[in-house]
Amino acid sequence: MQFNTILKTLPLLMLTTGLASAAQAADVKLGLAAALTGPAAKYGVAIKNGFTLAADEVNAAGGVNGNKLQLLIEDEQGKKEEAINVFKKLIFKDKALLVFGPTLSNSAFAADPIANAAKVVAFGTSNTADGITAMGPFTFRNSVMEADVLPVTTRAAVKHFGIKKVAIIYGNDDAFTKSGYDVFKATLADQKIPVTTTEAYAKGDVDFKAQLTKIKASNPDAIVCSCLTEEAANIILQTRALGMKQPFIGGNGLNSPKLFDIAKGAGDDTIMGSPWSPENLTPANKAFIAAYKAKFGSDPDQFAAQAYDALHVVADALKKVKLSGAIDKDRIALQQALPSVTIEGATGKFAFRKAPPVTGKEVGYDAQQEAIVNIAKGGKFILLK
Ligand code: 1QQ
Repeated sequence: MQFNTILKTLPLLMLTTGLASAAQAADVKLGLAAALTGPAAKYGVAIKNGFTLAADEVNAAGGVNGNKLQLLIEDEQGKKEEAINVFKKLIFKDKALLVFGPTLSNSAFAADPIANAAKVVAFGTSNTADGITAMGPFTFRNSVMEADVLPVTTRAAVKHFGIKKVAIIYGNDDAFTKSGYDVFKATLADQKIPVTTTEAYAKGDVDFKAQLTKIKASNPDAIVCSCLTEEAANIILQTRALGMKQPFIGGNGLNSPKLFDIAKGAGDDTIMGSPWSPENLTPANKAFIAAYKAKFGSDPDQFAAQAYDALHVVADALKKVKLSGAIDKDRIALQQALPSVTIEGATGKFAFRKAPPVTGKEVGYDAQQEAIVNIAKGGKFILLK
């Protein structure tokens, strides 16, 4: 071939190879089912932001093996029925490779069986109830279960305030608040802290005076609250209105700025366990906090951090997967690549561990991560030292 001809065909060659690689680089569709409206939206919107930030970062760096990540985001409203609908849409209609979410454990117990039956990974970033990963080998979570968080939190709170006895209040019709209650009950027995009274409420309750009056009469040193953030905030406010000064102890459901939007300074001295703290100044967390602030103009919370980390965990797993384009095969390949992923994320060092065995069943994967104990001061959580 003459030099001249080469020169003439070069642009064409470049164009065709360019086109070829553009055709190979497909989008990887990742579903996200989050509570973007309703009482759990404060968690869900933070989760959506965490995912968006991480996906934008991965894509800006060229994607995974040349493929861009495309988030398909659906609002499950914090409701079981909607979580089921959204999971079905993402799995069967949109053909997502994996589904993140849903936001609440309560919804995960309804939706995850669909993902397990379809052999699609359901990856929870905020589900902390016991038994979530017993649903099947396709259920993964990077949220640290209450069973790991509450014993550490309770021990620290008892020491900090010199607590001798506590009262408990919890929601008895939500999987997370009920599971947190079971863990608190066992933990208090284990740590030999007597319970003066146990009071329950139902989803949607806004008036807790009847329960709080009984708690007041039982004269505890602190109040254990296995609650979602909005209920917890109202409970705290109403406790102070009754002239009670006891500190509160809770799980990671309390770790939302919404607690202080509602309870303001009345939330001070609340002790809460979580895998994430803004005061953890590792390079990964500092970079996450700065990028989040720059993108959204507000401070991130635990739920944004866990979502952000989850996307990076999946991106790392995807690096090891050779996508074939056959969705069923690729979904299973991703499930098989996930368990060995470890990262140093916004929430610190992260690894999976196989869920506790259940006779006759295959189980999924829990988070292997340390809990940090925080105390509320001046309308935000800081590390309890
Ligand atoms: C659960 C939780 C909530 C606090 C999620 C936001 O941990 O439902 O499991």
